[in-house]
Amino acid sequence: MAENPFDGGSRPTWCRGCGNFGILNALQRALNDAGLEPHEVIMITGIGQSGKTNDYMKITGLHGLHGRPLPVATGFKLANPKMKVIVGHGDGDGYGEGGNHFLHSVRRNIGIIDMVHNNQVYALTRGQFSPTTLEGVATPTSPPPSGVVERPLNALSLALSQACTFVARTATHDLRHMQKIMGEALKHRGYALLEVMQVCVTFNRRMDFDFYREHTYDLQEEGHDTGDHEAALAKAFEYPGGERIPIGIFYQDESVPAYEERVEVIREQSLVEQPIRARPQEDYRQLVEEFMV
Ligand SMILES: Cc1ncc(C[n+]2csc(CCOP(=O)(O)OP(=O)(O)O)c2C)c(N)n1
Ligand code: SF4
Repeated sequence: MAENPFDGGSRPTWCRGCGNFGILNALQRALNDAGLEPHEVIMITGIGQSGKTNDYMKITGLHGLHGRPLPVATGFKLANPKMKVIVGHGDGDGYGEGGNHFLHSVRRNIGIIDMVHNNQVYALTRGQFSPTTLEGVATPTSPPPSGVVERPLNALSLALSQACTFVARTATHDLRHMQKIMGEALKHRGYALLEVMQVCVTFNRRMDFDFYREHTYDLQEEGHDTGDHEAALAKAFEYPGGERIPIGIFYQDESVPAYEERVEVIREQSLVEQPIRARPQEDYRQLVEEFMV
C-alpha cells in the first residue's frame, strides 16, 4: 500500500491498545481521500493524550494551552481561510476547560473541524473524572462509594440547541466509520463538531472495544434524516443516559455561511494575502507621546 502523505513517521507514545491510534490512522486516511496535501492542513491541539495527534502527522501543527485550541484555530482560520483547520482535543480540554470556547465556536459557525476525543476521563493527568464521566463512576477524584455525583455533559444536544451546523459522532472500534465521518466533516462549510468515543485502556477499562461494538448503532444504517433538527436532538438525548450510543451524522446544514465567509475584508482578500503596510515612524512617536508621557 502506498505511503500516506500525512504520516509523520514517528512512533506514538500512547499505551498499547489506545483508541488514539485508530483516530490518527483514520484522520490521515480521510485527509488523503479528500485530496488534500500536507501544506493545506493545520491541526491545533489541546493538552492531553489526544493533543499529541498532530505531533505524529506531516502537517503544520501547534499546541494551544489546555482548553484553548479553538480560539487559536479561529485566529488561523481568519488569517488564512483557504487552510483546512482541524482542532483535536480531549473531552476535558474541549468540554471542560475550553467549554466557553466550544459554545462560541458553535455560535459563530467558524469553519473548523472540532474533533473531541471523548474517553470520559482526563487521561494525561491519570484518570480524574471529566465533564463526560458517567454518574457513579469511581476515579481518583471521585472515590467510592459515591463515585461521580455530577450529571455528564451532553455536548451534542448542547451544540444542536445552539444551531450547530454539523454534529456527528464516531467511535474508535470502527476505523472505516471514523474515516467516513471525518471525510464528511472535512467537507463541511462551517463549524463541525465531531465527537469520537475513544477507548482508554488504562483509565476507562469498562468502555473497551467490545463495549462499543455492543452498544453503538449507526444512525445512517437506521435511515436517520440528517436535515431533521428535532430528530437529531432526540437522537442526541439517547446518550449519555441510555444504553445505546448512536454514531454517525446527527445533523448537517450546508446553507449557513461560515463566519469567515461573512466578514467582508476577509472574503475579498484573506489577511495573509494582504500587504503589510508599515506605518510611518512619526505615527509611533505620536502614540508614545500620547500614552507614555
Ligand atoms: C491550565 C491547565 N490546567 C491543567 C493542566 C493539566 N492538564 C494537562 S493535560 C490534562 C488532562 C487532559 O485531559 P483531556 O483534555 O480529557 O485529554 P486526554 O488526555 O484525555 O486526551 C490536564 C488537566 C494544564 N496543562 N493546564
Ligand atoms: S492513558 Fe488512555 S488515553 Fe492515554 S495513551 Fe493510555 S490508553 Fe490512551
